[in-house]
Amino acid sequence: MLVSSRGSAARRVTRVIDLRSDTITRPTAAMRRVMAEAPVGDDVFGDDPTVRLLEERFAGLFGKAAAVFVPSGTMANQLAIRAQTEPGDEVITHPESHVVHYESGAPAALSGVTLRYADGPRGTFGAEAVRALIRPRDPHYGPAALVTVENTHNRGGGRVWPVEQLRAVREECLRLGVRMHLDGARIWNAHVASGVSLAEYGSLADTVSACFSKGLGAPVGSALAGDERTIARARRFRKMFGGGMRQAGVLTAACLYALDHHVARLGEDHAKARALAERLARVPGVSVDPAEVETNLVYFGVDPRFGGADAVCARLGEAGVGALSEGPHRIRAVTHLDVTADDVSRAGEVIANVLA
Ligand code: TLP
Repeated sequence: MLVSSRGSAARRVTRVIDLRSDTITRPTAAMRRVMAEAPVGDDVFGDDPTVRLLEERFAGLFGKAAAVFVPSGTMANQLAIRAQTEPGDEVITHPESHVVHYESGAPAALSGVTLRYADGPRGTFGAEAVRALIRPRDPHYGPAALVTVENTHNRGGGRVWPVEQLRAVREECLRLGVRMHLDGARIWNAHVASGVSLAEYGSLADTVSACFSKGLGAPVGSALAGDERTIARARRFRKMFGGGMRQAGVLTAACLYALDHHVARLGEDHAKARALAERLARVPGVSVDPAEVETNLVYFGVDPRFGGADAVCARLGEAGVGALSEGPHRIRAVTHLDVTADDVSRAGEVIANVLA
């Protein structure tokens, strides 16, 4: 069954090219084997050796002292916020960020914080945008405690933050005494596309989260890295939020496998995405700039004469291509491990035909 947009089912087609998200990837046979064979224990008691291995490796990759394994990218972001703020604090983030759009209002519900927006092109912002939001120490104001950045930026079209811009924001945060969290759900894609090391990205934030369940193809799991004290706090809130898991080594085994085998290949997904954007740029009524497709996310606009993104996604679903409606006239297609270059080129033709 293909779901053409969140929650609405389309009719069955023989072969679906599912480009709704890289989260749809299924564990490979080799990944399932390592999962089956993983040594495990009760991780809430700290007994699971495969979880510990993943946490140590993840922390090391980003040059951090500690890390905690969590069920989802959403929980990683929310633990980062909860562990580095107090109720009444302000969190500065981009208005198009995942924490604003897709985390169910969690910053208010779980941490009691207010979000303030630093705006800028395609999910990025500059140090001056942060500076402008900082208010004097005065009892009238909730203090700004945390800045979050998202790299790659999802609604920014898979945008990779220019590293010097990230560094400028980091320096501003250090100067202001404000903590910084990097939502690196797709940091692996940013790393492969930019050549900037994971350690360098790690040095540009106090906490870093990343997902194994997207382009890396693991079935479940994300992690959050930072200093010992922050991660100890995050671990406590993970338990409070119901995210303590028992024999989670079966999951982290898949994540370890993904780190070994599925990072370097992300460049293939980026090439497929660029090729799709180039094909779509030739379809009348579609707006997309292939030069802006840096990683595996392709956002494209559809002319209002096609009846809106929901309607177009429903028609694409019926024709065998899964894509997500991301706004009245905006659609997202994502390349990943489970679609070949041929699949993606076929999807481009299907989209062209549906919109003909
Ligand atoms: N994003 C999902 C949807 O929620 C939109 C997707 O298909 O792209 N940060 C970023 C930048 C993300 O894109 C996502 C997932 C998350 C965090 C949350 O990860 P999960 O889904 O594991 O909670």
